[in-house]
Amino acid sequence: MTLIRGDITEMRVDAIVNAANSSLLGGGGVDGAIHRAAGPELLAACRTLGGCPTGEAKLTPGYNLSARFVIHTVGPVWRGGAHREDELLARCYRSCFALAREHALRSLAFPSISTGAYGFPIERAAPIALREIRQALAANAPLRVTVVLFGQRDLETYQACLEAAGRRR
Ligand code: AR6
Repeated sequence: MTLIRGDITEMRVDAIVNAANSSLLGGGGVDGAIHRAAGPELLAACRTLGGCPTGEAKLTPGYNLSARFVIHTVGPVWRGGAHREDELLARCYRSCFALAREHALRSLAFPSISTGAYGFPIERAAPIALREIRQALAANAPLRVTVVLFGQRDLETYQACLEAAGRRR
């Protein structure tokens, strides 16, 4: 797994993951950036999907993106931490990996799901994301996973978590 700072819309991978909302009809943040870069065909494809429940994921083509596909997942809105947020966030990653397996995808790029508009504290989200990615990689060796962090502080938070997990093992 690789952690980088950058713009996920520029990733040349089999699929980039979108942190969408349950309508799948676009929004701000990484969702807005992905729709702008992919072009209007992405919204047309999303309209046919009938939305997506929190924790689940759906796949579309990538259209004008360098990525072949977009996996749209819907993270939990942070409501204090006692509303199954951790479990639902973990389920997002698992749903994305299940789709990747189903479509035989070899390279994926994830943003930091739920830690923007949805308010999930990044210090709590990062260990969940990294644990799920590590488990998926252990089960699926040829897969390459990049986590693309938008800000330097976000990158440092993920790096610290990855190093801490390495020390514990
Ligand atoms: N590349 C990588 N990461 C990005 C990019 C980018 N181009 N742009 C933003 N981020 P958010 P959420 C980071 O708010 O919290 C949308 O309106 C951002 O800095 O995009 O899951 C949807 O439609 C943050 O660290 O997603 C939903 O309504 C991370 O991506 C809602 O926001 C996630 O922030 C979903 O909220």
